[in-house]
Amino acid sequence: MDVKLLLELYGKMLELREFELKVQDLYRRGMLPGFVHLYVGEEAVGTGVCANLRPDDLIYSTHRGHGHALAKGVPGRDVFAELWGKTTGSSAGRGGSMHLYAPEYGFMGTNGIVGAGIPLATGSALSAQLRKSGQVAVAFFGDGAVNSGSFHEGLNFGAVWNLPVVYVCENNLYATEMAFRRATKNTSVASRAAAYKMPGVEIDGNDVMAVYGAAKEAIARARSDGGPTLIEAKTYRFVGHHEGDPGTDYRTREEVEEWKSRCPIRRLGQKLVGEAGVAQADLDKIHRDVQAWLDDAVQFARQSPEPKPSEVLDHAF
Ligand SMILES: Cc1ncc(C[n+]2csc(CCOP(=O)(O)OP(=O)(O)O)c2C)c(N)n1
Ligand SMILES: [Mg+2]
Repeated sequence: MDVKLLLELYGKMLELREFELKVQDLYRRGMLPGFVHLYVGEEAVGTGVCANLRPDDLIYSTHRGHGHALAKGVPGRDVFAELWGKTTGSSAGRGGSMHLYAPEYGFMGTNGIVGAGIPLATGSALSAQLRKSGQVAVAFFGDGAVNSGSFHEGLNFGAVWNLPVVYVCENNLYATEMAFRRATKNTSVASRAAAYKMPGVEIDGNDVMAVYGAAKEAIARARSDGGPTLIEAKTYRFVGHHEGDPGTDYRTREEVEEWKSRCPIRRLGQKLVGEAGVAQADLDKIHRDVQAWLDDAVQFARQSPEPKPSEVLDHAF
């Protein structure tokens, strides 16, 4: 066990979790504008994948993308200010939750169109291959994307051109209120990789080490001309589809509770203390540091200026 790495992953997952809980709190109090889909419960996926990426590697996110942005290294201040519609946000407050871009960190955007990141990442990978830049592109997408044409076209293209791309399906078993088992007869996303002749791996998406290991292998393969991989990370959102959906009309309370008991952060914390001999005080310190980081981001966003009405056409094409 690489304890230093595990502690880093623990801290990053905690950042993602606390960030989203703060967004939830402010949103429910009517302080944040727009519309948000929270990543609570799925932190291990974005964290484990992005920990293997270079700063210049490119990731394409989804409507549930705050965690991907933070995991890729976009500062908490920039993301929080963007959600708040402030000029200091990563897209100058014009993008909000679902059009949040920070290409300088290799974060190629959240995206409100289900499945749309798949061909975009594939195109980025083609560009990287042509430029011989050594970059890898990653597409994150949900189970809701895998029955769309963009999934088939993207994966087929990525495979036939042997592109440096990794396809990461965050299978949280539901697309809005539609259970995945009702949307398809083949509920194994990883098995679909065979149709494109690429490796497909199914992993426990609530085990950050499993995610880290699978992503490490796939990214190394992509970077050394070995072509794409499809990773299916089995996970679950502890919250509703979006803020406003209680998430319990189409999922039983027992199912939600069962998945909550597999919380990726708590699991890693128990492993660190129980097996790796890390002192609880060290974990407590990480919690305090994350809280300070979050307080700073929220304070920064709160105090940042709103765009002026006279600037409404800036950044519009
Ligand atoms: C092309 C398209 N169809 C439908 C929608 C409406 N929509 C928004 S999110 C969503 C469900 C997405 O589910 P999934 O891909 O599993 O991601 P999750 O929300 O579970 O993270 C749908 C159907 C959309 N945004 N884009
Ligand atoms: Mg889903």
